[in-house]
Amino acid sequence: MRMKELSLRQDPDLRKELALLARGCDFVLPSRFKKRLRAFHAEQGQAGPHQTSPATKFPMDTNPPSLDQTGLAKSVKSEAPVPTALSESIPKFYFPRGRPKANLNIDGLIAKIEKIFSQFPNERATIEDMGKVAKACECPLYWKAPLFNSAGGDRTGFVSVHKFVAMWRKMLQTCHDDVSKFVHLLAKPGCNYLEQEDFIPFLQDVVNSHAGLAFLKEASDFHSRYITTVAQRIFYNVNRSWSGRISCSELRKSSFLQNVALLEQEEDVNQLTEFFSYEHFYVIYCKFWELDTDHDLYIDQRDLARHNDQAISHKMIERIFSGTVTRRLRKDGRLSYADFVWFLISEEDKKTDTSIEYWFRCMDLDGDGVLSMYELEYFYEEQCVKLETMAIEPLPFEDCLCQMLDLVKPEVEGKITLRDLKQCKLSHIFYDTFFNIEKYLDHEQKDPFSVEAETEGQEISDWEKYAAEEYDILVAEETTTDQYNDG
Ligand SMILES: [Ca+2]
Ligand SMILES: [Ca+2]
Repeated sequence: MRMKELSLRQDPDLRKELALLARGCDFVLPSRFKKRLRAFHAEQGQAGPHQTSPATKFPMDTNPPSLDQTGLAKSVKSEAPVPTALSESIPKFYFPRGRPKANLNIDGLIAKIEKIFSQFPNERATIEDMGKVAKACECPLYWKAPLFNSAGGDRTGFVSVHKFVAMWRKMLQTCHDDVSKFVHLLAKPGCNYLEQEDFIPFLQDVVNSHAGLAFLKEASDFHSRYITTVAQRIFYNVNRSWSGRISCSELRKSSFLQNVALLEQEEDVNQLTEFFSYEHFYVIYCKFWELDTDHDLYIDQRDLARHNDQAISHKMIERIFSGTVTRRLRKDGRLSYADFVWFLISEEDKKTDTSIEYWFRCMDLDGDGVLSMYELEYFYEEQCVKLETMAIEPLPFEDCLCQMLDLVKPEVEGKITLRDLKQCKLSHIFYDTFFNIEKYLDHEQKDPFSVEAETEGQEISDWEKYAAEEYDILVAEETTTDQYNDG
C-alpha cells in the first residue's frame, strides 16, 4: 500500500483523473445488488409468464429445454427423414431461436409501434426517440440503440417507420425469445454469435444516456476505457467456451440480459456488479494505471511483475505473456488493458470457473489437459527461493505435493485435471501455493478446511469483496490528497 500511495501522490495527471472519476461515485456494498437481484427473481417467479411487464421480461421464461443443443442440431439434421407417423407423435423440442409463442398477434404489435412513430415528425425516429420505440416493442429500454442501428439508423441518423416495421416484423417472425432477438440485433449480418466489437454501439449508448454514468459524459476519453472494461467482463462471464464468440446458448445460460433489463430500473450502475459497475471499472483501471508508467495502455512483463509488490512469481508472469490466456497479444509481446482486466479478475477471485480455467491454462505447460508433478515442481521451485529470501523455511516439494493432493483429491492419482480443481472448491489455495507468495502465506495462517466452511455461506464473491475494499482505499487516498493540497 505504501508504494501505491506514493505513486498516486506523485503523479499529478493521475490525481486529476482520479478526482474527476471519483466524483459521483458513492460507495455502496455490492451485496445490496445481490439482494435486489434475488427480489427481482422472486417477483418474476410470482408473475405468470403472460403478466410480465416488458421492462422486466426474462429470457429465462422462454428458454428451450437445456439439452445439448449443438449436438441435437447435428443429429436432427444428419439423420434420415423420420417416418410421418413418428414425426407427428414427437413434438418439436429444439428451438435455437426460442420457442414460438402460440397466438402471437404480430399485426397488433406492429400497430402499436406505428402509433408511436406517428408522434414523430415525418414518422421518423432519432436515437433520442428510440426509448419510446423500444417500449412499444416490449423490449427493455437499453435495447434502443441496437434497435436503432438494426434499422439502419446509425447510417442516416434516423429510422423511418417503414424501415423499422420491416425489420421488426422479420424479427418477430424469426426470433422467438429475447436472447435470439438480442443476438440478431447486435450481430453482423449472417452471424448467429456476438464478438467483442458488436457490443460497442450498445455500450456507448448506455454511457451516453444512463443517469448513473452522467458524470462520465464530459470525460469522453474514459468512455472507451469503461466500454472496454464492460466488454471484457461480458466475455469473461458469458463466453464460457473461450471462443471469442458468444452464442445464443451461452447468453441464455448467463444473467447478462437480466442485467441489461435492470439498467432501466437501477439508477446506480454500481449495484450491477457483474458487468456495469463503474466502481469496478475504476478499481481495475487505477490498478492498471499504476503499472502502465508511460500510459500507452500496454504493459510488459516488468510492469506486470510490480503488481501487488511482486507477489506473483516470474515464471507465472512469463506464462501470462506466453499467449495461452490472451487473445490479442501484440507483436512486441506486451499486454493490453483488455488482457489486464482478465488477469486482475482472475488473480483476485480464483474460485470462478473462468478463473480456474485461466490459471490452469497457465500452469499446464505442455497443454495436455493435466497438471503433472513436473509442472507443479517447476512453479514451486521459485516459491521456495522466494521464501528463503524472506527467511522462511519452505516445505520440501514432496510435503507440499502431499498437502496439495489432499486438498484437490484428483480422480486419477498424480494427475490434476480442470475438473478436479473445479470440484475441490479450494482451487484458490492450490493456485496461490504455486505462484502467489503473499496469498500463500495468508492461507498458511488458516486451516484450509475452516476456509472451506467460511466460503460456503459467502454472499459476495472474492472479486466483489476485493473491488469494494480497493475502491474504498482509492477514494480515501483521493480525499487525503485533496486535503493535503488544500491545506
Ligand atoms: Ca506502457
Ligand atoms: Ca500438462
